[in-house]
Amino acid sequence: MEANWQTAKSYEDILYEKTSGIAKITINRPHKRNAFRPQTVFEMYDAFCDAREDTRIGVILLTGAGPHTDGKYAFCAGGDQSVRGKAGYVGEDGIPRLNVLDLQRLIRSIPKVVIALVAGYAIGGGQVLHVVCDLTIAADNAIFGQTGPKVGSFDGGFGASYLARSVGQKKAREIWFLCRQYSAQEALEMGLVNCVVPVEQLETEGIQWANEILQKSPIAIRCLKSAFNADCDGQAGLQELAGNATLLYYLTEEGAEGKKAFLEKRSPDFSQYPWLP
Ligand code: S0N
Repeated sequence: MEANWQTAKSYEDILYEKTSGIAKITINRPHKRNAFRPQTVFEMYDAFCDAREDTRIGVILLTGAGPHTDGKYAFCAGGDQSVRGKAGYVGEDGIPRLNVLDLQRLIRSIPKVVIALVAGYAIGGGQVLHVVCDLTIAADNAIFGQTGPKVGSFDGGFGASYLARSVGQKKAREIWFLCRQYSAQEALEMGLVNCVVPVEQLETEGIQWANEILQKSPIAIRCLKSAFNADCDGQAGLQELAGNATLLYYLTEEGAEGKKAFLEKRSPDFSQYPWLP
């Protein structure tokens, strides 16, 4: 299945394209195994916001450019260690940041389906990025792992707790404490990814999954996503779920009656709406 990708906006560190119903965000720093610097994250955040606001888009694919000139693939090798300062990753403005945490929250809360397409390395903060996506399709050459305790960092947020929800406490602790690398097949067996396909078929498979999802009810999908999130996102998860309840209420005549009455300067008449059991 060939997609007719159109550039949606030009950036320095990422590619941002759209085709019917689908947006694709590609981290484009293959010389760094697609490690992210603050600018990369700002650009991804901006593209995700655009996809969120575009009512034609239902599915977002997140992937990494490659292979690099040495033939190796990478989804993302985490934070760019060459710009890591004393208090985070330092951008051109000289300010240290961990802005990938904002991006993780956006990926989880965006009311559309985010699918990670992982070829090659998904390491460190790159592994966390795919973990927070709704679905992960791995190429047969994908390699997953954490390096934090080796390189002097750790992600104790979604990178630890949500990982443990996905693969279980024992496996999550193994991943972080030993910093081993895991093959696509091992990732599948531990429930870290949804499926494994030959690397040449990665995008085709992603588009097929996206198109299947696009046949489904947008409101059902958004409510399901927020329901899955609510299970582990505390008050923020409940806010998302409740926001959808409000959206649905706005769509009812009963909800509209309250607003109409206010604007018409009369008392609302809810008498025709039943108190359902
Ligand atoms: C990915 C690996 C395993 C690939 O190995 P391979 O194929 O042997 O390639 P290399 O020769 O190592 O790399 C090729 C070129 O790419 C550069 N490069 C690779 N990864 C990075 C990187 N992360 N940063 C900067 N450059 C990178 C190499 O330097 C090389 O370039 P040249 O040829 O010019 O030397 C292997 O590369 C690897 O292990 N990479 C490092 C993985 C890693 O440790 N990542 C960082 C882990 N930490 C985070 O991601 C932190 C995330 C974060 O922001 C965060 C979030 C929440 C809370 C806390 C944090 C936090 O800061 O910890």
